[in-house]
Amino acid sequence: MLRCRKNQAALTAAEKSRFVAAVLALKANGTYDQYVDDHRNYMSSAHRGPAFLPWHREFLRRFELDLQAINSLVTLPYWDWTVDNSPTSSLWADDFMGGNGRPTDGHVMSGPFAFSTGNWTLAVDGPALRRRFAVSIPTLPTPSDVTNALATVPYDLSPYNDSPSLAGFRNTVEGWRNGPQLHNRVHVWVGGSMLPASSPNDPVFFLNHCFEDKLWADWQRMHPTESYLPVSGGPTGHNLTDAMEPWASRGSIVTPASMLDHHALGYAYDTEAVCRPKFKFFDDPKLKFIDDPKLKFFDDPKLKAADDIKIPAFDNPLDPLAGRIQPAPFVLSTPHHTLAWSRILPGALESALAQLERQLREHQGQIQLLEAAQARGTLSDADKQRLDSLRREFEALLAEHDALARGGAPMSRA
Ligand code: CU1
Ligand code: CU1
Repeated sequence: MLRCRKNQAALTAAEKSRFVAAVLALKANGTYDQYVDDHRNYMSSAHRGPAFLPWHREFLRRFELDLQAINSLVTLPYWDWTVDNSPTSSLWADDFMGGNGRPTDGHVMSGPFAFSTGNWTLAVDGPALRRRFAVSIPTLPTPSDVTNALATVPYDLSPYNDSPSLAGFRNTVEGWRNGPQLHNRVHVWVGGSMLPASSPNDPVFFLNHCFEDKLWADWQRMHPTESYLPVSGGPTGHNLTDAMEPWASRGSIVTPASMLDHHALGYAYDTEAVCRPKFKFFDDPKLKFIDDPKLKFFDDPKLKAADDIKIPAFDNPLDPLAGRIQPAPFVLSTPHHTLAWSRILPGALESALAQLERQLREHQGQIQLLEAAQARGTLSDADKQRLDSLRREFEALLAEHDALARGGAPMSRA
């Protein structure tokens, strides 16, 4: 199942608090600091070469899966720093990343990652999270920086390093070309804890890299005939089928080749068609009849091709064609048609989402218990079947939740 990563500026308050809570939970159980260590200890596997993008794709995906094990509804948000480019952007509010560091020592004093909360003590280069917005460099990259990068081919060029004159896509996005630009410039602009190799200490690290990951996906779509380079002849760990560290040493073979298709890894970005709402909702006064018990839904084969679109219709006894189904002048589609009801009953969308979230939490809890039993080797055959069916139900509920959440925005009038 494909999950959609959203622009952080489009997150609801609930989505922000879910993300923050899951990050804090990973910090509390020690997992978060392993990401900081892996990033510090494998700098040359991950940077200044072609594997910059695939290495961080794997790093982020593992992080996202760990967050989802805490709360299945979380996906990684990305920060489009060409738009949200000010120290007062909502990104830096106290309900999300928290703000700039104080002038004296750069310590972040507010929000969930302030040292004073007791929840965010840095194990290395700490103990307090530090930021110094716009001190080392005054501005973030611009929309034309991104446009130019996306137009750049090929993927990379010999000698596959960090030379300021190397004009491939990877070196441009990483930011060494006439640098610091793009990715590097963002680290420098945030400053403080984002500068050293321990930069994942600042959770905004993941939002920055998620945007570079999106740019790579965008670039791949724009240049379908361009491929990852090099196949060979690059630094160790950076060739197409080289096993990347630290995962290789831990028995897991991850290569740049295995990172090329982000959909195969289980996610997409909110700007992709696959993540956009898949129905039209016509704002029609006749919708008030939608709770008529005689209402029926049927498939229109013409629309069926486009998507799972249903036409609501109802039997009208006053109609000359009484007894025959009359299509109503609107179409919609959503799992179980929950959205249709949500339009006429105030708060129904929120309560439908809340109900699904409750069910998802229950399923996740039961799945985790059964998985623990499986890990101990004490899972009965009946429980094994129960686990399989719980997982299937969980996927279906999650798909319904995500579709409903996507369709939550008002649609255009017919
Ligand atoms: Cu990195
Ligand atoms: Cu980075």
